[in-house]
Amino acid sequence: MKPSTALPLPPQPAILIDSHLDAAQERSLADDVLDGLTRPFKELPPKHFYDARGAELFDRICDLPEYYPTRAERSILEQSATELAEITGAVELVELGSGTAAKTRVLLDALQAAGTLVRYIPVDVTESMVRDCAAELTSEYPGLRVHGVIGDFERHLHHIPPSSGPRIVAFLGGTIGNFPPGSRRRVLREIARLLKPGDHLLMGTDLVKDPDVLEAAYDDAQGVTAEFNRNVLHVLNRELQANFDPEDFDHVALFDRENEWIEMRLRARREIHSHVGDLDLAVHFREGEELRTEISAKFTPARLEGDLASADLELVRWLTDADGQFALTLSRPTASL
Ligand code: SAH
Ligand code: AVI
Repeated sequence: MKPSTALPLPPQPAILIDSHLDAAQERSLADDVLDGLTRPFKELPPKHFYDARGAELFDRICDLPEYYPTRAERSILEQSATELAEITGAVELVELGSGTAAKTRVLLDALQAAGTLVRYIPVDVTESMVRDCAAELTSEYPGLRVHGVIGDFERHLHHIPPSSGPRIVAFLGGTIGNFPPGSRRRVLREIARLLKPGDHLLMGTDLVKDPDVLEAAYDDAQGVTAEFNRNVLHVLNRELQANFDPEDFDHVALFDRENEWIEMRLRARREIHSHVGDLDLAVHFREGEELRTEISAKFTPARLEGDLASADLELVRWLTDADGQFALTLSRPTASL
């Protein structure tokens, strides 16, 4: 067992939670709705799916037979966690978009077995997820400190507490694929700036594959993904006093072969005149008009290496599952060579 290389942290309780989502977060939803629903091609960013119900629906998606990414990524973690713990010697695990941290436990187990684990820092926009996961993990891992950050990883990375030793910053699940190429590189560059020499980024990305497999993963037979997609309208109704009937919209999931991404859309079943109360905004949908709610980019090794290089990150390990469906990459700042 390696001794921990952590600097001593000042005495503090096992759980600390900081929240950066107040009026500013509500403004972000309002701004995104004002901007996205008044464009000629309507669009909303996918982060607004995840209220408590959306988070629960996402958890159900992860167990669906068609949604292979979660199982594939878990199997890679199970194969490689010990090696990742050895390479990184991490005393801290920061996780962006941590959700229920279900797969994270595989990494925490390996870091604990290596004797280095001191602190876990989950960062997520969904308050209940950060609070519940902090409570669960401190009871599952005696001695573990959890410093939860309730916030937006596009705006609040500077609120992540300073490190006390080598860190893994984990960005799992393929969430980086939910950004279009330009924003993806910007987000990656900002994440890379968090890394000091000796720190590593561990990132999950879904790989390009048969379009039928991809489309089934985003249009499951039980309709859970359809409900997840429509949930964004429930969020708008509740948070901004809108009056959408989510049942007025069909769920659409298509693989865009040119861009190599899945697009989820909501398609109006009839002409709709809605109102967003808090913005005093009238929203009109023609019958058949679509609202883009998510893209989920699928990667090739070349695309991924290009993105990492543009953030001054160098690949340390490229790991895939037995069926080559999903990739986990370990990278580090180029300057730390
Ligand atoms: N990492 C988990 C969850 C992925 S779902 C897994 O691999 O299964 C995406 C998660 O990211 C959700 O928990 C959602 O609340 C969070 N999220 C999405 N956009 C975010 C943002 N901009 N800032 C912080 N968290 C975000
Ligand atoms: C969180 N994110 C990576 C998921 C994805 O696959 O793009 C969200 C999701 N959307 C539909 N199903 C799952």
